[in-house]
Amino acid sequence: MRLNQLLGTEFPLIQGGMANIATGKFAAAVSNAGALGLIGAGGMKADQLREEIRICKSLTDKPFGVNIMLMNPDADEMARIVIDEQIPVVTTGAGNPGKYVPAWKAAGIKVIPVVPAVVLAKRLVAAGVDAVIAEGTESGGHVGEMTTMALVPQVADAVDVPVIAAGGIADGRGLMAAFALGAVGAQLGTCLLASEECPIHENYKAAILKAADSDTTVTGRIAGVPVRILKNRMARQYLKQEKAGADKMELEKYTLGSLRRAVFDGDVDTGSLMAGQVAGMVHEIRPLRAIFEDMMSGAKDCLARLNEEGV
Ligand code: TUI
Repeated sequence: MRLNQLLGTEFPLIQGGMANIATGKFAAAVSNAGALGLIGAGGMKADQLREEIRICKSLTDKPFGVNIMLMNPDADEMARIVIDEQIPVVTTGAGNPGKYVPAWKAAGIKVIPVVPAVVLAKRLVAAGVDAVIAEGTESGGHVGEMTTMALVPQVADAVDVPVIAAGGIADGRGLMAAFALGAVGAQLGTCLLASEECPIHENYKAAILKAADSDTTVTGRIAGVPVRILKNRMARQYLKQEKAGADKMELEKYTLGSLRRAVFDGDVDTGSLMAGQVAGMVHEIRPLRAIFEDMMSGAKDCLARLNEEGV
């Protein structure tokens, strides 16, 4: 099924969960611009999620969703809130949402988990999810091991529900590549950080624009919480301590609140500036609508070029 039909959107594009960044206002802006906006509940408490849902509903008549980050201590309560609030689409990240799927499906919610590997995709499809997001390690934030290039076709072969590609997609070429790999659409994060509507601190946006291809790294591999961020003082110190065998408590000194420091205070030295490997191809701040339109027309141009040139 085409992703637009499944989601009720104009474009086959969904926004990533982006904890602490994707507020109700931002999700509404994404939905109003033609993609599927999501409230990123990752850094929220349950009450905050209710409030952001209320704000989002007041700002858009278009469908929007909620992303539940399963490591959030309030995840159980949030799983009930999305049912109470009749949210049409729920995506999940950073864990296995299997225990919530029956109740969400019974409530008529479209359930679309992020999967980092085929095994979880198969298990969740058997549990009844509507689609899966195959997210490669090119992504910003919490990442798996597989690359988008290797993961998407293997998930597409393994399941009979629509697959959405994520990780490493920031223009029309990337979107067309995702289609070529068997996806029906793409989830976007990094390229939306550089939108006019994105509520992150301007220093964070400037750091994305300045980044080159190799300017991200992954912290927390040893602690079991791999998170891709832009290289900065915080990342360097973290990786040094990690290599030296620092324990979890010591490492948490660096990470505690570090995403909030980046997003709200614009602290680009000690904050976690979560970003994907495509940060190096994001060069200007634009309105969301322009980002989506250019991505769609870029994909069509890419297909025309491939048809002309042959393979
Ligand atoms: O969730 C994300 N990206 C995120 S969450 C986040 S908030 C955060 N902040 C600090 C530390 C950690 C997280 C920032 N970025 N992407 C989706 C994603 N899900 N990537 C990988 C996974 C994943 C990993 C393991 C999904 C399922 C999974 O399953 C393990 C299992 O239990 O089978």
